[in-house]
Amino acid sequence: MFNFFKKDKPAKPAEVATEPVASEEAQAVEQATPIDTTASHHEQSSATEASKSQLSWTERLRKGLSRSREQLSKQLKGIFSGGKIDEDVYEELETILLTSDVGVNATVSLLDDIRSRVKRDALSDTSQLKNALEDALLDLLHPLQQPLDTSTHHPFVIMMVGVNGAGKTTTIGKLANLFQAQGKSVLIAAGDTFRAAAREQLQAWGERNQVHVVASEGGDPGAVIFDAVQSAKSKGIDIVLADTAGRLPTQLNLMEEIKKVQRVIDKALPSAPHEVLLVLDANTGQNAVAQVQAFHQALNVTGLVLTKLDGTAKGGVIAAIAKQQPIPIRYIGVGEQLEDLRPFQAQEFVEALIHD
Ligand SMILES: Nc1nc2c(ncn2[C@@H]2O[C@H](COP(=O)(O)OP(=O)(O)OP(=O)(O)O)[C@@H](O)[C@H]2O)c(=O)[nH]1
Ligand SMILES: [Mg+2]
Repeated sequence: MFNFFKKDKPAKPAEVATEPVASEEAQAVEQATPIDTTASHHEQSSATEASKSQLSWTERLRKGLSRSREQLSKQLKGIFSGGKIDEDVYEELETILLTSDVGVNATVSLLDDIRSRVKRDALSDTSQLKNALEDALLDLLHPLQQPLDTSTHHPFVIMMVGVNGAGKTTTIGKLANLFQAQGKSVLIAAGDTFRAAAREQLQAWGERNQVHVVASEGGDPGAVIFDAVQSAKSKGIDIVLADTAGRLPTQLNLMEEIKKVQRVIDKALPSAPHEVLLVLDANTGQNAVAQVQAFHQALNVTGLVLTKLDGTAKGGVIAAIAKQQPIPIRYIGVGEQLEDLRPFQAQEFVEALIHD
């Protein structure tokens, strides 16, 4: 298990909201008293994590999506078992998609697509509808498959954002692991300065995995990340992963604060952050779409990470995102272990979602 990121009870949004919004960027930069933690040992490295879990990615993905698949395919079996394609069948399909968190807009669009496939290919039996649904889903999701290319800038700065508990800090650990496996050097900025525990978790994890963590006791998140970017520039680091505190889009002062953090990063390195990654908990279902819209409006989100697809039957929300706010899904998370995060691939996702 990924225990380094287990934490004490997260700060409630309301508590966080009472913090005053920090003042000017310049002042913020001065406030930082960074503590650099470079790993000195690496017992219990990620190799141990890997040896615990021998499942291939495809197996992990299938296992992770099992509840969503059950939700969908069990019901679909009923209507794809043969018979005439009539209005009742479409109606049933509509209900199944809606109850699988696909959302109204995406459901309407998928049904339109399926109807035109039925017409075009002269399909007559419901057993032929499964392929039509699979192809329609694939067409909807494929545009979201745009892997993150970190080679465009050096250092490449990634800012993680999202609501409380979505999986930002955990995803940073997984991403650091993924990038290191690709031979890239990584530096983490502990930009969640609200909770001491958040910083300590990252520092402990950084030590174990030989990842440099820039942190500050208290202080301003923008200042910590500013310092981390400067440090990455001088050390020739490839990728900076900047953590931030969780916040709700309705907490306007905190949304202003994160916009300021973004501006401070741009001061450290013009054009940075190069990627604003919004982390979404798949369990939130349709609310994830609202989160994408709100964070995108504030920060111009460039990529999404959909976490906790394991343990939820709401994996269909990916279709709602594709229809309503089609921002690339860079990665998906299907568990708490380091290996449980991979780039999003539409084909394997659709197969794991609807193939028995
Ligand atoms: N099952 C499962 N759990 C996950 C996944 N990703 C994260 N978690 C768990 O979700 C919980 C919250 O994760 P964090 O990474 O701390 O979330 P956060 O967004 O950093 O939270 P705040 O900093 O409080 O806003 C932790 O217990 C993680 O282990 C996932 O893909 N699957
Ligand atoms: Mg966190």
